Amino acid sequence: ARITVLSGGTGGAKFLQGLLHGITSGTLPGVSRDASVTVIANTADDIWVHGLKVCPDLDTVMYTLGGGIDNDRGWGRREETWSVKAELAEYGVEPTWFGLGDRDVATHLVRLQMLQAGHTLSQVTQALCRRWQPGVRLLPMTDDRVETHVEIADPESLNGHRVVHFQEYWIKLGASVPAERLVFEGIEDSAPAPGVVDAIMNADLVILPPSNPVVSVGTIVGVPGVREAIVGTNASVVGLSPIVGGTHVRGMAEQMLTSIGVEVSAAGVGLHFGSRAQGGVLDGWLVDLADADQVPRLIDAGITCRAVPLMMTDHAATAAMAAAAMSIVA
Ligand code: GDP
Ligand code: FO1
Ligand code: CA
Repeated sequence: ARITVLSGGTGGAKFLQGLLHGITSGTLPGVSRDASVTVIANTADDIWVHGLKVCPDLDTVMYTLGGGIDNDRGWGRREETWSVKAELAEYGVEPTWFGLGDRDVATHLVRLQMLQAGHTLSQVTQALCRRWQPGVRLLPMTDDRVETHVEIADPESLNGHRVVHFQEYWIKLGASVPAERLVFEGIEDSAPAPGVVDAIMNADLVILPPSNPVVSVGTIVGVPGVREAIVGTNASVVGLSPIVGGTHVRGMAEQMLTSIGVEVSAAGVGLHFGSRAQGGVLDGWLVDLADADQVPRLIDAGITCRAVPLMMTDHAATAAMAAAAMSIVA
């Protein structure tokens, strides 16, 4: 079986760990142990910082599946040190709020060197994965520059607003102020990276994991050509709600959904993605047991839906979620 997963960072990476666990343990219905997984990762979180190109979601998936992730933070490298960050702060060089780890710097230097030599982000990612061996084919959603920026209120500025990079909104501001408007800079002019459309069209199954529906999955689907591929593929398309009991499990999905006027609920997100039969991207949608009362709303919209335990507490629990997702679109 060929499985394609559209992923952000921590949520998508955790789901992928469970999916791979399910494949190797042979517990997924109709999925053989030699099933292949292609990950299409969000790159709109990417940021140029201190002259380096940082790709949080690509690196989080790569480090998590490659065994290099720091499990407490959920991002960056384990056994990390912060000397470069401290020295930059001593120079008073901004952004001092960005967590630039010494080990992580090596990844960014390899990426920068290859980009400056004319390689694409896809080629950089392939090269980095030769070291990490994540056990999946990891593709950026696009090789073009796309960045999520957030407009927030700012009483000091002339028009009362200012725009910050998503990373500043999340890391420096802690998503503590309303996101008045989201700007996905460059997305209209971006093209799917090599292999992305093919990975969707030739999949047996496409999964939208519990990732941020707006700034992780939404941005991947927003790359021109990707939505059309999802609508057109012969694969079944199934998603898992990142909203449980009316809010996100962690992160800032609630703020992001609110800023685009989508109801912060398991059904709200599923209906936002929409039924493939009606021009949306979903055949099936899993919600947590806590949101079982919302199942009829999805079914009425033409989306197969079931309520199952949806907390990724360990690899076996996550594998069971993957199995449930497969069973509702089998
Ligand atoms: P990020 O790029 O690091 O923000 O990670 P993702 O976008 O891939 O995933 C973040 C989303 O995963 C958040 O909206 C969380 O609500 C969701 N999430 C995290 N853990 C769980 C979990 O155990 N179960 C479910 N259903 N969602 C989760
Ligand atoms: N997340 C933080 O909360 N604080 C940080 O200082 C931070 C630094 C960082 C550096 C490299 C990287 O790959 C990820 C990093 N993240 C950090 C996570 C990043 O903000 C992700 O985009 C979030 O998970 C939200 O998507
Ligand atoms: Ca992210």
